[in-house]
Amino acid sequence: MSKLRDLAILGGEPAFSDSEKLHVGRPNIGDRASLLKRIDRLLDTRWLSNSGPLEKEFEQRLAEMVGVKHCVVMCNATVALEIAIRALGLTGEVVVPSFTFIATAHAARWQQVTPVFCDIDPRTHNIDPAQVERVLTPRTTGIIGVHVWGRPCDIDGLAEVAGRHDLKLLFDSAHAFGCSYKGRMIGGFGDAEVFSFHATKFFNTFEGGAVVTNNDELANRMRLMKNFGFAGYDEVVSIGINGKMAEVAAAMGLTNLESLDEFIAVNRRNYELYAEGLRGVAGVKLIEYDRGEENNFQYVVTEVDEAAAGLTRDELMRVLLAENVLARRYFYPGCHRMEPYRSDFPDLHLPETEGLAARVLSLPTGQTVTPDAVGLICDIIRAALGRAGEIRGLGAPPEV
Ligand code: T4K
Repeated sequence: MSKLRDLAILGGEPAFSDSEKLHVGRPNIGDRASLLKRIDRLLDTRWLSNSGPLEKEFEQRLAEMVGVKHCVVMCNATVALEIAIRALGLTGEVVVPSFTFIATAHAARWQQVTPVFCDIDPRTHNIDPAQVERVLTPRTTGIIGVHVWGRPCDIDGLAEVAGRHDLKLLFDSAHAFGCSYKGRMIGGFGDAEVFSFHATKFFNTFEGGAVVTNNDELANRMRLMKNFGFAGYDEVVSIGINGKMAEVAAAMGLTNLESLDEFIAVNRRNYELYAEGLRGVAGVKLIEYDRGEENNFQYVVTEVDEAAAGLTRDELMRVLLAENVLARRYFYPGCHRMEPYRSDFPDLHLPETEGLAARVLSLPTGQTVTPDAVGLICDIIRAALGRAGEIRGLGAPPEV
C-alpha cells in the first residue's frame, strides 16, 4: 500500500497494487484450525450432507442465538426465499422493494408470483409501508420486507398493513444476521425471515442461508420441501426440491460463529474510521446505524450528492476503481429497471429508489481491510473531491 501521491485517474500510481486490490464482500474467515478439524471429522465419518450432525448443530445454535423456535438451514438464501414463499402459500402478487438485490424479486417470480415493486423511504433506504399500501390489489397475498444494509425496515408498520389486509409477511433478512429491532433479534418477526450466509456476507458458510420462524407447521413444511418432500426413507408426501446445506458449509458456519463477535468488532472499527475520515467531507454522507440496537456494520454505505461533492457517484467510483478500490453501487439501477421486470413494468417510476440508486456507493470493509487502508480510501475520496474540476475535465469516462 503506497501513500497517496497523485490520483491514479490523473496519472499517478494506484494507491493499492493489483495484489492489494480491495473488494466489497471479501469473505471473513474464522479460525482455520477449528474449521479443518471439523472438516477432518466429517471426512472421517463420511457424512457429507442430508441432515448431518453439523447441520443439526448449526441449526440449533442459530435458533438459540436468534431466539426463535425453528431454524431451517438451506443451500443459499435465494432457495430459502423460494421455499418460504412456497411454504407460505403466496400466489398472485407480493409487494417487494425495488431497492434490493435482484434475488428478492427473482425468488418470487421463480415461484410464479409477481413481484410488485414499491418505493422506499429515502432516509432509511427501506420499504415504506405507506407506499406498500398504494400498490396492493385484490391479487396481493404477501409483503416481503428487506432489512437493507442490516438496518431493520419498519417492521411494525408493515405488520400493521399486513394484518389489516390479511397478508403474509416475510422478511428478506439477508443483510441482518446479528442485528436487532426494538431490542429483539432480527429473525423472529413476521411469518418467517430469511438469512444469507453467502461468501460475501460478513458471516458466511461459503454458500448458505436459513429460514427462521416460530411457526411449527411452516417449519415442518419447509423441512419437507428442502428434502424432496421426503417424510421417511421411502415416503414422499409432497413436492419438494433440494435445498439442503452441505456438511462442509455447516462446518464453516459453526467455525465462523466462534468468530462472530470479532467480525462485528472489525466491521464496527472500520465503520468508525470511515466516519472519522469522511467527517466534514461535503457531499459524501455515510449511512448511520441506530446505536441502541445490535448492528453487524457489514456495509459501509455512502450517499454521494453531486451538487455538494462536485462529482457524481459514478465519477467518484471510477476514481476509486483506478486506485484498485472496488467500491460497488448496490443496488443500481433498482430491480424494476432490470429484466424481466423492466419489460413487465415499462412505465413504472419509483423516484426515491431511482434517486438513491444513483447516489449510493458501498466501500470495502471486513477482515481484509486494515485501518490504514480505510485511512487511505478516505484520503482518496477527499483528494478526488478537491480535484473534482480536473476529474470532470477528463471528459465522459467509459461505462463501468
Ligand atoms: N437478498 C438480499 C437482500 C441479498 O443481498 C442477497 C445476496 C440475497 C437475497 C441472496 O442471497 P444468496 O442466495 O446469495 O445467499 C453479491 C452476492 O453474490 C450476493 O450473495 C449478495 N446478496 C449481493 C449483495 O452481493 P455480487 O454480484 O455483488 O457478487 P460478486 O461476485 O460481484 O462479488 C462481490 C465481491 O466480493 C467481488 O468484488 C469479489 C468478492 N468476492 C466474492 C466471492 C464470492 C471474494 O473476494 N471472494 C468470494 O468468494 O453479489
